[in-house]
Amino acid sequence: MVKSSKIFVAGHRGMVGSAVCRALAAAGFSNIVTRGHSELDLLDPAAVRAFYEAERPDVAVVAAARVGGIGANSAANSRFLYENEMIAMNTVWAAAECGVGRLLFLGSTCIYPRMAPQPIPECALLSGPLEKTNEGYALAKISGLKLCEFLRRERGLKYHSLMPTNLYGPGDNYDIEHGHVLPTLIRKFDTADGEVRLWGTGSAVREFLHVDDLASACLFALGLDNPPDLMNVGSGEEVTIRELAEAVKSATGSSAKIVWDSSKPDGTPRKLCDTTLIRSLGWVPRIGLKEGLAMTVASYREELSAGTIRL
Ligand code: GFB
Repeated sequence: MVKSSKIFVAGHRGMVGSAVCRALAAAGFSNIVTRGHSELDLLDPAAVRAFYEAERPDVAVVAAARVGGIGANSAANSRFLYENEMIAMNTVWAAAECGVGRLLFLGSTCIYPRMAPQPIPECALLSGPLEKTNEGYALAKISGLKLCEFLRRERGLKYHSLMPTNLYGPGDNYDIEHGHVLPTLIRKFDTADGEVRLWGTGSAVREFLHVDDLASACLFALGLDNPPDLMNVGSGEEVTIRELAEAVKSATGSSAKIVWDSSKPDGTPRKLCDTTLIRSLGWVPRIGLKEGLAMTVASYREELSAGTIRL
């Protein structure tokens, strides 16, 4: 990938896509192509094919997806499966058919079995049953990364995938019912009236990676001449949800009492990914959770006052 490469970033308005665009611009890539929902429906195969035929990018980064936390996924596995499957098949297949030489496909570590060995190595893929709360999303992302792998093997296209752990940062979705845990906790503590009701038991363990670190991993992977088909991306820093809640309470300056609603699911007990592979090639994360949380509370408040927050 050279500075003049024409790079399509699918999902550029989302937390991941916008971070990738920021990182590309900062690295001097100025030929970036983007399309909003109203300009290009990624669920429509013909529209996606027409886009690639017209634009002929050199590189595509597939950061577009229907995403959400455990509440959103477990309530709509069918929609998460259908929409993410269509986005994956359309953006990857049409790219191959239209001569896009390189493509980076993004998913998440929920593609791995619920009880995968911890830390989870890439080879754990398809080695056991998936976590039920986000099975639809996981199946779609597995399909997408497999399509990339098959196209690389059959057509010599440099299509490869990154699977990040739980992400957070600027541009996240702060919807209380559908957001991921970290932004949801920020919102809950920031709007608390004495008490904050959190889901599950608080005993689940999650690893968190700031989205700007993921963006740096994307540029790192795109800079490799012969990237592995699949690489995990994580910070190696994990906390229980209970510990996260205390950290968010402190970062927001809240004095609210925490109440746990054990009628809500904990989801996967633990999801720490093994990042030996990407680190062995030279990538390292730079933003720790304490620093990242402070940055994210600040960006949350900026988005709130600017009216740009996604709720
Ligand atoms: O980020 P999250 O919603 O999803 O984290 P997953 C869920 C964990 O946080 C569970 C606890 O253990 C919840 O019980 N939790 C506590 C809460 N309070 C809350 C709350 O108010 N809101 C939320 N959302 N959680 C996601 C997948 O799994 O991981 C996605 O569903 C994606 O598809 C993402 O893969 C990376 O970490 O369980």
